Amino acid sequence: MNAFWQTSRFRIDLSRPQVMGIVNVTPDSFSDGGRHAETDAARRHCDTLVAEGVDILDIGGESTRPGSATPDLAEELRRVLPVVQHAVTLGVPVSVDTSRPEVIAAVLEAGADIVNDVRALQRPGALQAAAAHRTAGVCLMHMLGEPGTMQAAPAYDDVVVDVRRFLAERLSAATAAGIGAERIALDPGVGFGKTPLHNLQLAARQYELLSLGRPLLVGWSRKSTVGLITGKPVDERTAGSVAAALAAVARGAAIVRVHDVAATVDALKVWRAIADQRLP
Ligand code: 7PJ
Repeated sequence: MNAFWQTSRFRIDLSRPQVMGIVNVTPDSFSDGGRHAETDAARRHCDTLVAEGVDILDIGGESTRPGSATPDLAEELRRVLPVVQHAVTLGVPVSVDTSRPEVIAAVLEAGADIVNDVRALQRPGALQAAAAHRTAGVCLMHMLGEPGTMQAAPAYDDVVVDVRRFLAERLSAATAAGIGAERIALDPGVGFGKTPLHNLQLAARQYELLSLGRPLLVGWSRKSTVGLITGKPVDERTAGSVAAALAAVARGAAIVRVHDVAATVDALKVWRAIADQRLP
């Protein structure tokens, strides 16, 4: 596998695990409770995450928590664009969590580096909007169904085989549309149309997804399966989320998407010093 991920401005080195920090610009996002609803607060959160050592900022204006409502296009742009315009000045790659082709085009025009799409660029025009940029990175994530209904009764023949087949198909579609493979990361989509047991199977057998030949991005941060295992509410899931991030990295994940950047950065420093038997 290539030890890098090509994005608009940065060729991201994947020889060490990368921490993607979550910046929600959604009034109803389940874990931030609307604290970053205001543009200024979201911009300050970007600054904080950079100071904490984040490798990639991931800015999202559409809450995809189970059962959430989607903002219209104008509202999503109003949330995301001013934060992206600030984030691109901070010296780290900027990812935008979106599925809309119009938002993809607008944020790439504003200088964003990565399109992170929980719908794997399946919306009409989304593949083309990403392909229109020569080097922008994309993350293609697996989701079964849509956020409003995905947790109703998710069922698979074999969740790992089914997710792998989907990601292989989207990888082919993206490269066929002109998005070079070096620009693509893949994500099993923890919690997106999966039972807690499905999530655990995907983690335990994550190595089966590595054979797709592209870097894996994985997000366990504060998700309900962590809450179920630990018995903790969403604001007390840092330790459980860090453990899940380390487990993902130990099984080959290249990028972990997290809320708790400082804790995850420290944990990965220690994990890596042991793995390499070398001090930083
Ligand atoms: C993910 C995401 C994830 C990627 C969200 C939340 C829900 N993008 N966007 N992977 N989750 N690539 O943060 O809990 O797991 S939104």
